[in-house]
Amino acid sequence: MLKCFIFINKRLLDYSGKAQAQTIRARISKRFKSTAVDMEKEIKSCHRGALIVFEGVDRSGKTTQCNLLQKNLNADGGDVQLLKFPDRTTVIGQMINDYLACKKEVEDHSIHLLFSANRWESVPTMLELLNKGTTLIIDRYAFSGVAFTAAKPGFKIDWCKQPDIGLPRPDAVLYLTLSSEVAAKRGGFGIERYEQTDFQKKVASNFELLKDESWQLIDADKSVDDLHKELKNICNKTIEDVQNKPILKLWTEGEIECKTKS
Ligand code: Z5A
Ligand code: MG
Repeated sequence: MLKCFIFINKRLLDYSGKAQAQTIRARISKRFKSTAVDMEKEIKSCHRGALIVFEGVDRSGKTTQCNLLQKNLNADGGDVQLLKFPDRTTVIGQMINDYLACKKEVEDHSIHLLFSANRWESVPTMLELLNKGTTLIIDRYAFSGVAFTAAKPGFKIDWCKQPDIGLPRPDAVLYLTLSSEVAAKRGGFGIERYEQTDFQKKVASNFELLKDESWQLIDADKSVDDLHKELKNICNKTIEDVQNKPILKLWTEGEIECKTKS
């Protein structure tokens, strides 16, 4: 582009009318300026969105914070969408919902695979959004899948991880911690399956085994607003840090192939 500009500029020197040459120069620099703006826009649209997952103990405020982040990051001009697992809106999600609501019994291995299938069915949409620059805030992910099933008798962490291997790997896992005493003050358990103290203790100890370098432990024993401010800063930093990085695969080596836009 620069060479082209110099070439045209040289040719302009050959022009007899000075005023005419100036007009043409002005037109060219206007054209080049708009090209630079277009290029800047194109570079921005090539940035991918971040994949930020919220996990944490029961009643730690995951859903409250995910909703606030989606609202306020978008209000600041961001491009953010919220996903929640289980996604109870799909056919698989409705089966999971009936299981959690204790309306149906499903064999333990089968329900584990259904939770995983419920994530896999979202993957094409997730990748499309990430590649077009949308950041995804996710309320529970594969870590809940493993931590909950592995809390059942006879299940090993390693077996539980298998069906989720290769999912898009989160850029950050924000794990909200809360003591059981403070959690209890936020209201008792509901009527869903798994909402019992002993089971939740086993779940919490399983989460501990899943931590890796992408995890950040966040003390959730603070006001909704203070926690939101802290999380918003982390999300903004993550969005900035990963925009030019490839999307990796969970619990395995390798990148997810980035399909270029047509
Ligand atoms: N599950 C599974 O087995 N396998 C899988 O693969 C997956 C999930 C993905 C349903 O999940 C169940 O599915 C879950 C795991 C299992 N079982 N359990 N237990 P869910 O995500 O639908 O669960 P939930 O009903 O949303 O509960 P939760 O996630 O534990 O709650 P939370 O989202 O962390 O908290 P919250 O709803 O935002 O807030 C709880 C209360 O505290 C509420 O009254 C708030 O107003 C209050 N709150 C929130 N923040 C604060 C602060 N900062 N101060 C004071 N009070 C607060
Ligand atoms: Mg929740």
